[in-house]
Amino acid sequence: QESQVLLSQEGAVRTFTLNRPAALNSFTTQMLGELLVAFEASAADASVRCIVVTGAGRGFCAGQDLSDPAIKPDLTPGAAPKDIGALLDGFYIPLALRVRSMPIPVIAAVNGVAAGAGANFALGCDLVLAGQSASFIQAFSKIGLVPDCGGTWLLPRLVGRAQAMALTLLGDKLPAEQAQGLGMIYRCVPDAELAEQAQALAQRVAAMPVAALAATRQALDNAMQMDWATALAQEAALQRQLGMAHDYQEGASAFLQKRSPTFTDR
Ligand code: T3D
Repeated sequence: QESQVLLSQEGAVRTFTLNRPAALNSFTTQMLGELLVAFEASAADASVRCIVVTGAGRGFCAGQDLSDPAIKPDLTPGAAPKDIGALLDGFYIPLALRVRSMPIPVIAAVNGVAAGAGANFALGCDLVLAGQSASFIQAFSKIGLVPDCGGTWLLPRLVGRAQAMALTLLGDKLPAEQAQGLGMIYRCVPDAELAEQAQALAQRVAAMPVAALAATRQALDNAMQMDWATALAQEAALQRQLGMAHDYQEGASAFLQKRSPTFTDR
């Protein structure tokens, strides 16, 4: 069986390439399973300090493969409707949770259209770069579903309720440049520079104290539902923990000794 997620590594940066270009890399259970294994293996592998996720061909990911027999409507009269919630429980929820709990940063390099769960999988990553010809589509409403893969949580936080409502109700295609303008993604770059810029950004991040970066993600996400005093207490608890770790000793000493630091915590 051909792999639907290609893995490659350059230094401490591992790249996952979604690889079903003829179907715009739409998610099959095989691909989702391979992605979960790839995240798990990278989390456990100290040689990996940053992940880049991108797509093969002209698309990033067109969301759930709608031709999957597990969810494809059976139009035979009297046929029982399919339980598509099972796919969320079995694959999309574990995947979204895993991305947000990775011990290292995850960068999405969105090379083309990102639709449905493909869009929200990308938006759940820590930094989102997109090529100028890429676009984001909350395609769910067009087929009678609600946004999943974290879309209902992510979008209002990223772009505010008014834009989140318009994007999710109307399902219009949002070009990458506009996505950057709305604050939905980190940056839109020329198509020809996307792979190179994503790799450079990932190499830069991989050389940083990634354990502190993962703690920063956790702190920001948690703070969304905290009051001021609780958020301050959370910062103190994380700072206490990080202050005792190797990377802080190394970072602060390197600064004082006017040399480059070598971070190793993970
Ligand atoms: O289990 C559940 O269902 C719950 C989970 C839901 C999560 C979701 O993601 S729901 C949303 C699913 N995604 C969509 O509804 C998007 C469907 N795709 C499109 O609307 C369009 O393909 C795009 C706007 C993304 C791109 O349009 P375009 O014109 O650039 O390309 P195309 O010609 O439509 O697609 C190229 C090929 O990919 C085509 O195959 P063909 O005709 O060349 O053999 C098309 O059928 C295939 N493809 C694209 N998206 C999907 C797909 N095949 C299966 N599933 C897809 N989602």
